[in-house]
Amino acid sequence: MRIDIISCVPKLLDSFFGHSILKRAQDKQHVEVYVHDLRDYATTKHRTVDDYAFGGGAGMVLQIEPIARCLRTLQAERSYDEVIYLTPDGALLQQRTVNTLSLAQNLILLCGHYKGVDQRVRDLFITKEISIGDYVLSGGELAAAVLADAIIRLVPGVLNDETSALTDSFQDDLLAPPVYTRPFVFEGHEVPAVLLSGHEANIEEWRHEQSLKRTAERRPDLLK
Ligand code: 6GU
Repeated sequence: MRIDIISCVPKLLDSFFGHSILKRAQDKQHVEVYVHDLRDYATTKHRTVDDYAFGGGAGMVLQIEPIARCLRTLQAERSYDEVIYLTPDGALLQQRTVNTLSLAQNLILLCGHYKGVDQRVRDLFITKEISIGDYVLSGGELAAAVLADAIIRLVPGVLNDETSALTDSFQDDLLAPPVYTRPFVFEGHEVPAVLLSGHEANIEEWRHEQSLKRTAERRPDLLK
């Protein structure tokens, strides 16, 4: 999989993709992530990429020309499954969308900033608009990092234990059960005995019960 991220603050993203699981995924060539500086596609002397909103009002708007130039440069080289715009008025990100996107070959993520992008960018180039929650961030970069992380960890071979994504919270509309590790007793608090029983079926049953209990308590909306 290849992910191209377009941003006017690329430095925000560089360190994120250079570490941990995301670094390993790239080193092992499961994914390639490229961060593009929108300013490299500006046409003006001062490399401006934004301007005042027509009609007035506070806040700058990202202009269509640098974005169009960047997108067309990328799209001339390969075809993309989706061109995703990260925006607080997009569809709320859900695990099922992440699952689908993890099957893509090539994705473009466009990060908004200020008051967002010229509407014509959305009309002409964007195939999917995604929000990561009902709160406002100062830019789409953190949202793009969240989306890319959620996608990349599902690409086959990226996780150490390939089954571990299957037991994630949300993967079957249930929250994940509690987990424990050593020591067996901490200040009098013991690990549930069933987990040490070695009885696979009982352990699975306990975990399922705990998932249901946790979901009912914390996210009854998921049980419907
Ligand atoms: Cl995708 N962008 C911004 N700026 N804020 C957000 C968001 C995206 N998702 C939630 N809040």
